[in-house]
Amino acid sequence: MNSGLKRSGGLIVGILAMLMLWGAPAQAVVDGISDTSQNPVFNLVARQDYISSPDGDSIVMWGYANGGGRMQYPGPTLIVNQGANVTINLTNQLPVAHGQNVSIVFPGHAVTASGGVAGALTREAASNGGLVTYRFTAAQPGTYLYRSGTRPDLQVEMGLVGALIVRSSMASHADGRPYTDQIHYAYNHAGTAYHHEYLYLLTEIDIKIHDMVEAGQIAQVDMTDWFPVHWFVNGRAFPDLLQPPGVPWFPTQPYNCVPRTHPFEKVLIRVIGAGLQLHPMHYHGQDPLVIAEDGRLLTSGGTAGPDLGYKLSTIQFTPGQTADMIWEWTGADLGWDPYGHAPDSTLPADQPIVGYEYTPDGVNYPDHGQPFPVILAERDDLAFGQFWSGSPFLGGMGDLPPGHPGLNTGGGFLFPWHSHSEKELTSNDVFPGGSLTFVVLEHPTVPIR
Ligand SMILES: [Cu+2]
Repeated sequence: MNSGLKRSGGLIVGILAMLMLWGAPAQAVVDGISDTSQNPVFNLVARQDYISSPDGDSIVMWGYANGGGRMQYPGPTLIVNQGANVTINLTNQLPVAHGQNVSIVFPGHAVTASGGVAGALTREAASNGGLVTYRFTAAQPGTYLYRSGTRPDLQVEMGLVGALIVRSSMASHADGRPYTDQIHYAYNHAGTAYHHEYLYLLTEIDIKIHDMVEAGQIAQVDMTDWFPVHWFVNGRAFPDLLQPPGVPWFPTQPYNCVPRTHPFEKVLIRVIGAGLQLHPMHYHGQDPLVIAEDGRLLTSGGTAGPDLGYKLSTIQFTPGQTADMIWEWTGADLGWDPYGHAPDSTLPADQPIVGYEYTPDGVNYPDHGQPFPVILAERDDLAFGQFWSGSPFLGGMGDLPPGHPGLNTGGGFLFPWHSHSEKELTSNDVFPGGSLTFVVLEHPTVPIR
């Protein structure tokens, strides 16, 4: 599944709007510009525009646009195959009055820059509409950051960041188990297998710097004074990042972050520390296994695979760092069977889900047939929440009040994934906000695409 969403303006927005009428499509792929050719060419344009924050503010930003499209935050996720010869043309259409050259650096890649003007880290597109070209070979699979190499303290703060994903050359294939999605490989080793992948690009901003830029006071910006008050995942803060990707009411923030998976499937989380600050991210449900950092497998070498990988419950990556993590939920050791029961049943497994009586290793699931340990409240005693299906069981839809469509349409479990720095759960001092989202564990029969 190499097909990210290609955005080319109003048509795609219209199609996405139509999709929304059928319900939010569950995303198992990373949105972005996917070019699987041997010689992909991306045309990025630096522009100024606005994003919205959940506290109701409108914030001036600089960002990379896809060709003639609007600036977006973060920039377009560029998705290529391992071995591709990548060309990126960058045009500078930031307001000339700012007097800002602009550039892109690609940490982890040997880049040849041509055109433009000389800069401190790379060649730059001059402030008066200049053009510069970068070329590199995407030799190693993995997750990478790209960002401005021109006055990066200010320009990264202003939004000139994005993700580069290099697909491994190890072929995807069907999993073989019922209800289970395709298996892909993050790196060229079986130990990097995953079913679903999500981007987790972390940034933060200090609103007063953006206000000063808007007022034409760049000369007075003092980064030693920097004090972030907004925290973003893929350019949106909670709850905006729960909305589907590409919705027209976030025209400059096209990406969301709602990971979805089934039990026993592996989720690849592509984390990027794209801002200026550390973020202690916490992933409920299971500790993620870090298999790679900065696009390099954590391996002792040879055919060992990610044998130097590690698990932590709260993980922070330094600014500029990337990581690939595998997260998986099995329900083991709950003491009750989340799969094998009909909704509202307190009896032993009366409707086992075919194929899920056993783990993928063929071992009998330890809690199979164990009844749900609590007798549910009478319906009249329940306050039906929009996210509750009316059943504690994975996938059981139960009954919702008449006329209520329900928002948790698959009846899945939700686990929060969030920053463990409580301050980062706000948006400019409004709670809840910031870097908080939920992973949705869907019932095995609920499709995820
Ligand atoms: Cu928590």
